[in-house]
Amino acid sequence: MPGDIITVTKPSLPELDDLQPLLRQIWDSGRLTNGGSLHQELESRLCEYLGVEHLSLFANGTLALVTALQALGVTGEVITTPYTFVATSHALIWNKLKPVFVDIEPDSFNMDPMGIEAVISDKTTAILPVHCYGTPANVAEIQAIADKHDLRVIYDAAHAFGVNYDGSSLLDAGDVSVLSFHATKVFNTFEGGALVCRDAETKRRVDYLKNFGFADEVTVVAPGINGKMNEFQAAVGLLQLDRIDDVIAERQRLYRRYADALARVPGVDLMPEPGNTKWNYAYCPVLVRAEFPISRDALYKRFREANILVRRYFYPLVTDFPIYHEARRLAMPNARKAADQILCLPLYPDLSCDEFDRIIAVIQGALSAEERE
Ligand code: T4K
Repeated sequence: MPGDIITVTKPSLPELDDLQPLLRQIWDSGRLTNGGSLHQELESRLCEYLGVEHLSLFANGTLALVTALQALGVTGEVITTPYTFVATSHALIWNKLKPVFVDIEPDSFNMDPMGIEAVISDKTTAILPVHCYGTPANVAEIQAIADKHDLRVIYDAAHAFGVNYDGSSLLDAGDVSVLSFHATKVFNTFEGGALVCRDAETKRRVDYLKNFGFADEVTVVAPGINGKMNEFQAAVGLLQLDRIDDVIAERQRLYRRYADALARVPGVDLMPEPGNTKWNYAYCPVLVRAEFPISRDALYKRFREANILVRRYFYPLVTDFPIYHEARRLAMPNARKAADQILCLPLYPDLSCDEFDRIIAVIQGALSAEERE
């Protein structure tokens, strides 16, 4: 008998009673959106927590990505990674930009800087890497290439909430970084996101763009969009921020339990914690290598049969979706291998010991498979 369903993640939520006073405040003021007081408070508290100077809140991460490209005036071709959630490259399409795909590094699963120069053309204006699973992309090499060719760098940092690299916020890398606060993320506001930029002038432009382009009541400076975060999302965010360190500590504890348990399983490799990094344990990716008795997909199926809804983030590769078939690309053996071998195991603070044991038992059970499935 399979047990109750275990999902790949489960949102961390504040106490409902703690939300009540903030809801009362929203109700009493009648201020629901358009930069209300909770929105302003969350922006400044996030700047403080994340160690950044300029941050704009958004309704979700995708709108923040779309707006980042607009704000920087990116045109033509943008170099990006196929090993990501489709929102990364969709944001390019929404801006009528052409994605150009390069392979990833086999260990970090992030864009391989070695591939970038080979695809730079006279139309290239920007690079859009992802800090996949919250692991820092090779920011130094990417910046060196960007500087040499006068390209902008926009980081899709949807997974990288609270990650510090080399002693400072990873969000400091590049011209702009974009976060997601979706329900499935380490820090969530149900839906939500943020754009981090380098200077007050860019933030002002971003704030116009996320509000239809309005600079004041009668002045529209650009064809902006509605990307605003509302007061309910901001209220949730303020409460989440009070408990985020505990949430990340609990994720770390579980990740290390997985590391212990999987150290004894040949052929299933948990992604090592990145060096020189204060990580956020956003995902729990394991590589199911050829040495393991059954394939990644057979293991995925066994998990499903046991009511454990592990996920293949990121399979298929973005370049496998028909809308991206025409896109320019390099050969991408590392991305292909990752897409074929990765499973993300359940990781969230409420995961119980029994649930953890059920997950490990599926992997242990597959170890004794007679023939490779
Ligand atoms: N860039 C990158 C690199 C991203 O990963 C993402 C989003 C973005 C950009 C765009 O940011 P946003 O615009 O979303 O802010 C999920 C999320 O929908 C998506 O936000 C996320 N990446 C992506 C990696 O994962 P699905 O299709 O896996 O979601 P879903 O609904 O299947 O949820 C997975 C599991 O999570 C469920 O089995 C149960 C649990 N869950 C989910 C939701 C929505 C809950 O327990 N409660 C919930 O409310 O895409």
